[in-house]
Amino acid sequence: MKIPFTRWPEDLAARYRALGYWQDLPLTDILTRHADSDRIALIDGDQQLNYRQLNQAADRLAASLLRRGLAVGDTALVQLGNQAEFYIVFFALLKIGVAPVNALFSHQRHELTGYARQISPCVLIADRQHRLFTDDVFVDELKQSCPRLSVCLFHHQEQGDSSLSQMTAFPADGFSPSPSAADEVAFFQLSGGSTGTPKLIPRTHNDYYYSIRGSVDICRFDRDTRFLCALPAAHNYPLSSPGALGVFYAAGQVVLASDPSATTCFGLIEQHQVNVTALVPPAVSLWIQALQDQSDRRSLASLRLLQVGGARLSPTLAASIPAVFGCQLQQVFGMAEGLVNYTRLDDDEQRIFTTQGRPICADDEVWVADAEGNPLPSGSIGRLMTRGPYTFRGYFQSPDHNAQAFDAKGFYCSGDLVSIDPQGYITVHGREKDQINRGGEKIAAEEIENLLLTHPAIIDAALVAMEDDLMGEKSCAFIITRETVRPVELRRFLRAEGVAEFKLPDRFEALPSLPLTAVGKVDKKQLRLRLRQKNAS
Ligand code: J2J
Repeated sequence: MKIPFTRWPEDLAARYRALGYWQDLPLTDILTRHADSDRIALIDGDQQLNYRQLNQAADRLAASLLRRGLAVGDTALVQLGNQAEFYIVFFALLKIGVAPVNALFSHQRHELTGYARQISPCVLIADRQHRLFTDDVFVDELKQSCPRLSVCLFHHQEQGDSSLSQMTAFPADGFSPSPSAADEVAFFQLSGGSTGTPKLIPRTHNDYYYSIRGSVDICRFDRDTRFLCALPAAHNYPLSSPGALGVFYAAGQVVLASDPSATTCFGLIEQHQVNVTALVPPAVSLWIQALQDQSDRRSLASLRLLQVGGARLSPTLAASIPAVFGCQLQQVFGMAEGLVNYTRLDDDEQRIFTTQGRPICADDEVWVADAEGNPLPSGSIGRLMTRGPYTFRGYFQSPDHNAQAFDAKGFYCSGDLVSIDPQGYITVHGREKDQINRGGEKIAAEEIENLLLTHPAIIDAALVAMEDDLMGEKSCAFIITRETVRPVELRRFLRAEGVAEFKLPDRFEALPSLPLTAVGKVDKKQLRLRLRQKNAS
């Protein structure tokens, strides 16, 4: 069985193959190419796994899942935190051609239900320490709504046939991998989204593997790379830019942190002599604060490269990084849909401080469009349009949305407003999509507005970004209500609806009516302006 998805046209696919971007290898090659190595691959607390052990653990789990009846083309809903099991499960599923959606650990019932509805998973792998899985209420709900769901496995459950650790303990005798074909869907990435339902991004082995190899090359990851993964492991950035998969490809070492706080990370960096990590801008600010409060700065002495991306990094904060951290800065501007841009390690400082880098690949086609989709002259600010060997061609089962997100030639409109300089370096100036970027965590405005509208006191709602010194942006919900309703009550309501905590509006503002544009849409520009004026006064 093949998972349906929008394929690249044949001429481009042939070109990407001919140029060696697509090598027709499964993503599991990242691991199996080091299957005989005793080098340490992964450090998670007291647990250390070398490449052989990591590969064997994935084989054992894969073999168990095969015995439980899973087959190529099946799908999985996975929710695991920053723990070794995340990668074991990822590779195990890929080895038997089962395509996972890796939900973030911060996701709750609303998000998981949304993903399950779209992929109808055959297997669920989750953590008993997550609020949703301390009992079986939600699992039973999922089983009701997902007729294909036949296997449920849990991390942090020691006993029984639904214990993940027991499934990973059986020997993998006679197991032979059967990944999906390299030009088929390997797994689904999560879109930051701008619409009511969270969208899924089919990623093939060929396209994703290329983006990882290209990234490793640009960032010069090698056997000596010791990478701290402090952002959510499932996120595209710490997974593939070059992220943990890039480290594995290069035979380096991944050190897992449970969160990106200085308290958690500084000790790990010192203990394991970490030399590279990937952060979002707010984490950088918090690390700088922590360094100022600390007389001893030696804990970060091993750090050589600090990647910063996921949200706008101010040039001032950027310029302070080399001196404060005693290491190089690299800006990363990427998206789970594909295109990833990096400043290069040998770029001059001005470029590194003020641009978000240039694409991985010479065959990434990137240009800037006006509101009608026509190309703008070089240097102008407009919509980012792109296609290439690792940029997807359509959201999963979303024909209507795809008709808007792509132009007739298959260029994806990311919703970012950018300019491109003559050397191809991109600067992000803003955004056109209806999304809030809360320190790297993306919130689709419509998703929260729709939920607010189901509250009996609310007549209308508009979620907009408000500037925030630390987070870059936070969210403010403008609401029109039938009666007075307190913010705590609305937050409680959204929580009860099962929304991830980071999506709860940071602020509520009641208005008599929402301002409208000439065409009758809610004028969010005016709402954002109102917040700026209010903050300034
Ligand atoms: C401004 N905005 C940025 C940046 C992403 C590497 C790095 C990041 C992501 C990611 C990723 C930005 N400056 N440096 O997948 O592989 C905003 C843009 C973009 C959106 C994508 C990777 N870096 N952004 O953040 O899918 O608006 O991926 O379109 O979560 O984040 O979000 P996401």
